[in-house]
Amino acid sequence: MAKSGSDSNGGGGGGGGEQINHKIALITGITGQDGSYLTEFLLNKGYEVHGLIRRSSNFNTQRINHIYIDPHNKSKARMKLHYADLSDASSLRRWLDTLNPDEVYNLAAQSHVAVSFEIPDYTADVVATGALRLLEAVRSHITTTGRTHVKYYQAGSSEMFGSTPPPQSELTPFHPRSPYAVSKCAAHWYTVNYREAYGLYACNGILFNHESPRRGENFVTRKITRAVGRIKVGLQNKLFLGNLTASRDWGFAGDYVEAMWLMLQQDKPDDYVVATEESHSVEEFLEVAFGYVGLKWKDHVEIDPRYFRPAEVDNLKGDSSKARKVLGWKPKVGFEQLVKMMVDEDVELAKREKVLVDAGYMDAQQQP
Ligand code: NDP
Ligand code: GDR
Repeated sequence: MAKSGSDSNGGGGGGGGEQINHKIALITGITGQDGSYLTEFLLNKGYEVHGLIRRSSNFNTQRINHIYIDPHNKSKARMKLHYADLSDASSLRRWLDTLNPDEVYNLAAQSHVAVSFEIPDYTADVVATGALRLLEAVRSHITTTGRTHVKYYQAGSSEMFGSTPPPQSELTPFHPRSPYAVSKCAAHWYTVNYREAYGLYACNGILFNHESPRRGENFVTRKITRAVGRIKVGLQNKLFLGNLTASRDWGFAGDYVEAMWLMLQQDKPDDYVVATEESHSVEEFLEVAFGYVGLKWKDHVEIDPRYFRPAEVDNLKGDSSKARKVLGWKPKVGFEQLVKMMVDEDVELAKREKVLVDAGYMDAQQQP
């Protein structure tokens, strides 16, 4: 069982180097792309990190295995995992009361936009009502315990802007274009409402797309870089994609988790857009990714209409001047650097797959 949390507001603060503090963070979605980077970031700052994971028939902790230390090793294990689900309010409240976190990061979501058209009801339950369940659990935990310093971060999305033209800032009206985006709007407004109604320290990060070698393989950037690696080593030849004209403001996930943390270190809670302020089309991503390893994307890419969405978001480009001014945040990794980082890692991954295929341990069609 985890030890109880500190009630101090100390530690943290500033965007600079490593420091030791005794804060406790609770992260939903710890097994996702952002959860893994945020956990590394917070452990580095001296936090004790607790992650809520959902039950799965396969292990779902691949992205955090490298930082996992067996909890029996009490002096070393500072990341601990607990079963819960955003669809289960009782589990959320129980872990809040057991762990007494200082900061709660709500990153869990059915986060795939296209999939949200297939499972809209589930998406709304987890993304919208899940956020409400967690906010309510935090509110009632504070009321019962008097731990008024607890802070809450909500993972908002540029998808909320949808068809509203760029540049998009905190003042831009939302026009969501998918069940996912509508649900994120609800979560956004629940967060604002709990701040206004109950004085909760609750922030919305409105984050534009951010990617990394840990990005899920069915998001377009990783789908492309995985294919580049596999085509380069001869494991595949074709890549089937949908709309290539959509533009996104793509940053590096490792940079964006710092902005989440910075939002919770301010005197007052607020909402912030986090973006690189540069936008590139899917086609430009293809150019850089394939070009980097000496391939021509047009020789390999085919359009498959099954990847078109019932409603598309055409153009996202953030105005993150508020985050830059107030939080002192700015991205460190640029577009080309990000694409190359992802391609480099996926070429290495494909080489390892090739060894298994050549040795007869794996079929070229299979994914490890
Ligand atoms: P991922 O899809 O990589 O991770 C989602 C996480 O949520 C996983 O840990 C997943 O668990 C967990 N999860 C899903 N459903 C539930 C549930 N019912 N109960 C508990 N946990 C659940 O997303 P990212 O890391 O990319 O994104 C993090 C958050 O930020 C999400 O809320 C996303 O919508 C939002 N966001 C992401 C952006 C991006 O570009 N990456 C941009 C803007 C917002 P499991 O591992 O078991 O699947
Ligand atoms: P997005 O990311 O919808 O912006 O949501 P995704 O990578 O899925 O799509 C980006 C754009 O690429 C086009 N596209 C394809 N997309 C996918 N997934 N697969 C394809 O084959 C394909 N071909 C073209 C899409 O139509 C779209 O225009 C991501 C998620 O992380 C959300 O959770 C997050 O909130 C937003 O970013 C900001």
